[in-house]
Amino acid sequence: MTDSTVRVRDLDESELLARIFPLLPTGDAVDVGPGDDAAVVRAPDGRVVVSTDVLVEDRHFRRSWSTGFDVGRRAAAQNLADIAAMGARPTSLVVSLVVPGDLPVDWVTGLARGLADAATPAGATVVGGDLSGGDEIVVAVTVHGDLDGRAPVLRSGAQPGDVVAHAGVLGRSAAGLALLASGAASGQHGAPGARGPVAPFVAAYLRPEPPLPGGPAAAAAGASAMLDVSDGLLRDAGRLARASGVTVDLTGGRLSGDVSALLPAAVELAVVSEDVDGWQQARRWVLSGGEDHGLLATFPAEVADHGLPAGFREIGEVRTPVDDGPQVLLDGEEPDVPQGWDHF
Ligand code: TPP
Repeated sequence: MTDSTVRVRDLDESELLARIFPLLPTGDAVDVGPGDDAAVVRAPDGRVVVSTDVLVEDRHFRRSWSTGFDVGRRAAAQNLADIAAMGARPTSLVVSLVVPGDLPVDWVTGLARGLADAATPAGATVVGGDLSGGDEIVVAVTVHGDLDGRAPVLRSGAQPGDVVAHAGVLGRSAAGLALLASGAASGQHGAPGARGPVAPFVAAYLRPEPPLPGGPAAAAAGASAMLDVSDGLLRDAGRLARASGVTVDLTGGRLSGDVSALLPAAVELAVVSEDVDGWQQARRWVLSGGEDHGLLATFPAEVADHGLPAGFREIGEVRTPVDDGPQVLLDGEEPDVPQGWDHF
């Protein structure tokens, strides 16, 4: 029997783990890896940055759209992005998995390969986790990172006069999700299987690529605040503004290239839904689409004058807040589009 015909319920836990462990990345920073009651990892900096994020079937992914590899890659990538957003370097992941018994074992080993595919280039290992049965797939990841002696970059440090900058892509994942959900990308399964003009957008949704080296680079350059854009540019810029007690004013003209890049996706969406105004749709994806996991950071003007770190480009500026005024502006005005993703 191959792993696509063997189901999770055909194996006991140790047999399933024996198929997963060899696929996971290992490394020097681990004294005790997976297999014992707990892992022992080194913390060269003496402090550990830690974060956790969960992926729930039909909330964050659909089995009909994504392979196990896609989900593993995405679960690792979005956790690694949280570490980068603190200005840190990811070191290790702990992965807990809830899977239905009738899931092919192939799906689970695909997930392990996807975790490794995202974690290995980032220099991170997988040091343990947990397995349980359940009605739907849940992937819960805890990630650790190292600051390499630098101060963490918080959301709360932005000052009026700072430059607002972004690294990574904007709106591509939301465009891919809309194409899959509308049927414009129907029949597409898994990032490598994506075909035609929708392919790059579907791939961006299934396998986000956060600009991880940008996190430590921004910290080293003197970023005053940073977060990763998971729920949409406007919503996450609002979080940074609120935490810092400032107003973030985004410059529409600096985002027009991002909007143009999404026009092919808007055209494909228009084929299946009548009401789509291409530019407006693409603009909404850029401003409100989540899950690209790019880095939104602020830099003191004197830092920006010497050149932003690689991958970052200016998209706005930080202003003194006006009493009771909005925390996020677009060209000095209250934005005219929804803020972004809300979980509930
Ligand atoms: N429907 C499906 C099937 N997949 C999706 N990814 C979405 C809808 C859209 N979506 C789900 S969660 C989310 C978005 C845009 C926001 C990101 O949330 P999360 O991954 O929990 O990031 P956090 O805010 O916790 O960093």
